[in-house]
Amino acid sequence: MKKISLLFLLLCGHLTYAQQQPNIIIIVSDDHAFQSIGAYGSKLMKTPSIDRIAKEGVRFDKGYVTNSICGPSRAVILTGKYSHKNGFKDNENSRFDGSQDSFIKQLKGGGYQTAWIGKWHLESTPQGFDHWQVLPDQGQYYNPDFLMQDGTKKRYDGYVTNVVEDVAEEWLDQRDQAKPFCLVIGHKATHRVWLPDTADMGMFDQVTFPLPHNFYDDYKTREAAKVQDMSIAKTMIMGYDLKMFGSEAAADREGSVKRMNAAQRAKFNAYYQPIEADLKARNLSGKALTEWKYQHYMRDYLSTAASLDRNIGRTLDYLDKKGLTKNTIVIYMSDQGFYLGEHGWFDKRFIYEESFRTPMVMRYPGVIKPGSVSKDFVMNLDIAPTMLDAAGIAIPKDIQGKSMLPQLRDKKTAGRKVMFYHYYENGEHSVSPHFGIRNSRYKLIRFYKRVNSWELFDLKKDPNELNNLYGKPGYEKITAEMKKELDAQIASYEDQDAAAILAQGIKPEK
Ligand code: SGN
Ligand code: CA
Repeated sequence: MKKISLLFLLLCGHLTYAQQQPNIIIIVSDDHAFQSIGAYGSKLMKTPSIDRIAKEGVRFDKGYVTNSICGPSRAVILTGKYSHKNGFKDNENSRFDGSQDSFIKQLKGGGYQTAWIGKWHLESTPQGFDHWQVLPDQGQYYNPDFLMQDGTKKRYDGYVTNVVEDVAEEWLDQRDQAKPFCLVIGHKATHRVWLPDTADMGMFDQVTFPLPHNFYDDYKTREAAKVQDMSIAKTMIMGYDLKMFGSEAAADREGSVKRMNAAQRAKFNAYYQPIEADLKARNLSGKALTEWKYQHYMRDYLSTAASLDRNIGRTLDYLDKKGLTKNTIVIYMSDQGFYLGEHGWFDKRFIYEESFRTPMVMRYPGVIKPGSVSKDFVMNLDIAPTMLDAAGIAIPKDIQGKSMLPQLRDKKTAGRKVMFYHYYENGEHSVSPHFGIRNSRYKLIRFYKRVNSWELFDLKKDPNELNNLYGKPGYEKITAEMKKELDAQIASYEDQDAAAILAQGIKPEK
């Protein structure tokens, strides 16, 4: 008798749980720096919508990625596995094998309706979704094309961030309301070339942004930093990046300006042409020109982010209006971090904090206490298992991430103590491939291919990672401990490439 009632109770519990499977919305932006988000203490601009998610849920202060670049990060989010397992190691040579498992497929199998709308950037078309409609490659800022599920291409009028949100809401409107849903909204913003909505152009013209204190970093002690090609001074292109086109848009490599209609083009010209005329009149060079570039970069970047935040707000308003807020998980994150002039850089790729770390906030009513702040190490690797956990679906054994829910429910559950990172691309921006680990105090990095070197940082004494301690007297013990930990991480994640590189050692220079 006892047994039967227990079974009955369990069954009822299960049914209630199943009925309560939450809806899921994951908003993934591109290259959005936490340094520009109010919830993270930024004074650069206001981001009320992202801040709202944090206020009503949790702000992850230690959210990181396993490989700081676009396609690889999305592949990690989808699979919950490192790049060497999911096969998508870099943007230049990889093509996502969509036949492999993903949390989306698992959710679909568990009764969810699933969709991915917006930036995708995984070369192959999405597989295992009920619905998808994605930007080809990097997508375009103005009047963007979309790849449609039936194999056609469709051009939409308008600014990409608004359009992606419109399409996402259209899909939500027509979904089967009897089932829970999981929707990924992929934004192009705030990717290079940081082209704002015409409505937002000029919103920061009255502001002079403070230069990061390490803007004029000399890269002393850091070989890979010396050979990178992602500096505002040298790499950032006046025409292409900063829209100072001289004559007409010859340098508009992405074709964004060429795609504008007459009204958009008129507004674009009305904003950028006087800036260009003023720049010409000033005839700047050297540091003055670099600092002008920085100010103009920040204005374009933050104006582009303004539209992103506004459209995240539209998603939240939609949920409110439709009575969905209570039963919907909302995650906002970027595919990685980004440099806003720190070390003199834009772009990402490095295991250094600004690019390794990503903004990540999550609202889960009834589970996450509003206003929570998480100091645990969490990674994009953890999104897949967390979503499956929330949906009550078993997490496949080969997933390498961990559900974040135990830590969020019960502050006593310990998170990971060390994070492993591996970046592979060896092309644009000349960032040397590298792998490494970070714990609460130290970071150990092994660069290979473009440069062959080790770096060690004490993040407590040197949070900006300027002073490479590797090989310095007094750090032998911590270096040995960190190397041992690196070996252990490589073994546990089964990263054979990294193991082989360590086995070779660094050959002395002739
Ligand atoms: C493009 C950009 C790069 C950027 C990569 C990767 N060049 O190639 O500056 O680092 O994307 O970005 S551009 O001339 O095409 O703008 S990612 O977000 O896709 O990883
Ligand atoms: Ca990116």
